[in-house]
Parts: sequence; structure tokens; C-alpha cells
Amino acid sequence: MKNIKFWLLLLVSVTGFAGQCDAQNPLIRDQFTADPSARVFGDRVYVYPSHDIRATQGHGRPGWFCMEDYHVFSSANLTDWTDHGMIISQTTVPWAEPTSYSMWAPDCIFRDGKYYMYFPTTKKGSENGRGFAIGVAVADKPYGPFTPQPEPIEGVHGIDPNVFIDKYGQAYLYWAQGNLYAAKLKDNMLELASAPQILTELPDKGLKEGPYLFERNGIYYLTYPHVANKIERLEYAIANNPLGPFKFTGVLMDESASGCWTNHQSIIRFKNQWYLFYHNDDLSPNFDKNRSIRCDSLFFNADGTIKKVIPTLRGVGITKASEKIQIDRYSDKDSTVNITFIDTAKKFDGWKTTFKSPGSWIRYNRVDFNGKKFSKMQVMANAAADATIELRVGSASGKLLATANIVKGNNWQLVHSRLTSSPPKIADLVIVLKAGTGIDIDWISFK
Ligand code: FUB
Repeated sequence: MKNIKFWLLLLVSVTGFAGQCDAQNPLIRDQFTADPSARVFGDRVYVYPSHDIRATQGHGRPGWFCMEDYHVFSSANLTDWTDHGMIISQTTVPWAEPTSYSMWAPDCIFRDGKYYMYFPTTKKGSENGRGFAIGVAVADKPYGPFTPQPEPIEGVHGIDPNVFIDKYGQAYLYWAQGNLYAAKLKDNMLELASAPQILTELPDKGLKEGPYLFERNGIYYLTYPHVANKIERLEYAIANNPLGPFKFTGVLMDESASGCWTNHQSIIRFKNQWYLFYHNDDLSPNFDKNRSIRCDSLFFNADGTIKKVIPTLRGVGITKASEKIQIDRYSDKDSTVNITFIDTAKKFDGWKTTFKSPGSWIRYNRVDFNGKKFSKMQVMANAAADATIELRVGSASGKLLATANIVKGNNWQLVHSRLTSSPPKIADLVIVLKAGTGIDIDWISFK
């Protein structure tokens, strides 16, 4: 088994390929992902998340976080994501306890031709889940192969590493252990260059973890999840120095509406737009230790403060008209439209959209019809009674593009219908139930 894992790791690291993932939120739908650390390397965004799995007897602690390895994902357009496969495993880190399943939130940074990945886990011989150290693994490419250092970073005890390099080339390591800590890193990126210090003037009550620091217009933004009430919300504090003192400035995302206890963020600027990466419990609503990463746009006010990000399912990026458009990742909908899992026993199969009664509608923004001539719409539907749906642009009364009749059936069926007018190059599509009740749609697409 060990050998198979090693060869798989090598194959994926060398080829940089393991599979494709979906767009919208959550970003990854075939496995659980959390604590996304996003980075722009060259012309792609790379995301280094934790990889949640379900603990079973003898593998991790049932009912608790359970992570044995890391994958890295990348995208050139924030719509199509490539899973580069496993890059580090608890069994290949020389100093790590190989059965602790504690490979928590990582980070990765580029310096002088090398990629440095920072990750917390427990040391050999330590009790499961206790006494975290932070290690580094080094690679020539952002997707590995990563070679872990023989020992963790001396003098660092805690979780949630984050690295920042300032405009003078000084690198800083941030981490959490009750408080938020920081220290300078030596140029080798492997050792501390200053004593760890507690970051000050942050709210003193309630757990703070997951530090992530970035700079914009000379302001240093320290972002972190904080339990100000019952579960974590994302807050930020600013300073004119990477080590603070920081001034608490605001909340950048409220507590999760679904009740996911943790959240964990990173913020990047890509092609002139700022983005917030975070997580929620989309694919595991009844067990919030199996999380899923998301991305939404982030905006600043003129005074440099951050506008609160309202989480969306539509996420960012454009969806090609020729792809399966998962309308359950909607931009807006009316209250008679419901989103539920297609199969509650197989949540990775995704969601379906149920239209209750005539007039029910859902809107899915930013579909790309550019560059190709489309003449047909396809709808994957399941109708309890004969139904008619309309495809419109912008709103439930917008320009009509197509009408599809779906006959009553007991199973999913692919329904084809002609486009009766041409869609705009980039369209906000609205599906409206014209006649019928209780129709389910899985996806729509165009040919
Ligand atoms: O993923 C395990 C822990 O949950 C992380 O280290 C924290 O930031 C929280 O997201």
C-alpha cells in the first residue's frame, strides 16, 4: 500500500495532473477541502487547502478533524480547476507522527526559484492531535514534488502557518496557538530570524486562529477567524508594519448561515480583482469537520477598509455555455425554488433545483456564449407532471430564448429544445416554470 501511494505521489508530482474539478461554490466537489491558502504564481491561481476526510475507527479520531495529506489545485480562470493530486502525506514527512491525521491548514510561498510549503502536524511520538509543530517542504514547481525538511521549524509551536514577504524581501511567519504569533524568517525560509511575538491589539476574548496577512497601498491587513459570538467569523485588523501593533478594523465575513463552526481565509489579487477564499460545510451539512472551499469577489472602500463579503453559491468566473451549467449554484432565485441534494447518501453527486409552481424562477449569471453559434438548449430534468419551462435573459420577464416541454416521467431525462433567439455574448440566464408543478432540474447546457 505504502509503495502504491509513493508511486502515485511521484506520478502526480511529475506530471502535474490528476483530474478536473468544477466551477462555482464550493470549488471542489469530489472531495472535502478546507482552510484554502490561495496564491498567484505566474498566470495561475494555486490553492493549498487542508484535505478533510472522515475518521474511522483506528484512522483518526471519529467526530473530529481528520487529515492525512494535502492536494494542490490550480486554475487560470477561477472557473476550471485542476487537481494536481497529493503533494505531501503524513507518512512521508520524516518528523511527523504518521498516524496522527492532523495535517491542518497549510500555506505556500515562492522565493528565489523555490516553492516553500508550510504545514502543521504533530511530531512523532506525540499524542494524536496534541502538540503541533510547523514544518516546511520545498519544491521547484508549485505542484511539487515537495521535499519535506527533516525537522520542523525550531521554536514554533502551533497551527495555521501563513507566510508573508514584504517589499524589502523580509519574510515573516505567522501562526496560531491560542493567540496569533509572528516572527521574522531567515532568507533560507526554514528558520526563525527573530523571537516569536504575540500580535497585539486584537480582540482579547474568543478564539482567534488562521492568521493571513497581505499588503495593499502600504497598509498591512491581518485577517483571522474569530469566535466573537458562538462560531467563527472573519475579521481583520490593520497596521503600518507587518508585525503590528494592529488595530481591529472590522468583520469581512459574518458567521456561516449553515452553522459551520470554523472558517479560514486567504485573500489574493488576480487580474485586477481581489478575491476571498474561505470554506463552508456545503457537502457535509450535518458534520462541519468535512468542509468545502469557496471563492467570492472582495472589494475595498475608498478609505482602504474592506467591504463585507456576502457568501454566494455562484462564486466567481464565467461558465461556458457548452458545459453543464449547475443552476443550483444560482445567483438569485424566488422563494418557491428549492435546492436539495440529488441523493442524500451520495452528496458528491451534487444538487438539484426544484421548481414548485408556475412562476418559480432561478437566475444564473455570467454564461459565456461568445465565439460559437448555439442553436439548442439541453435540460436534464425529472418531472412529476408534464411541465413547460422558459429560458429568459436577465429576469423572469426578460427576452425569451427557448421553451422546453418536459413530459411526466419517473426518471431523469435529457430534453432538447431549439433556441428561438440569440443569446447575448455573456448572459445572465433565468429559468422560469411556465406550466406544471414540482419539476427537478439537474443542469442545463447549450449546443
Ligand atoms: O482545519 C483544521 C482547523 O480548523 C484549522 O487549522 C483552523 O484554522 C480551522 O479551520
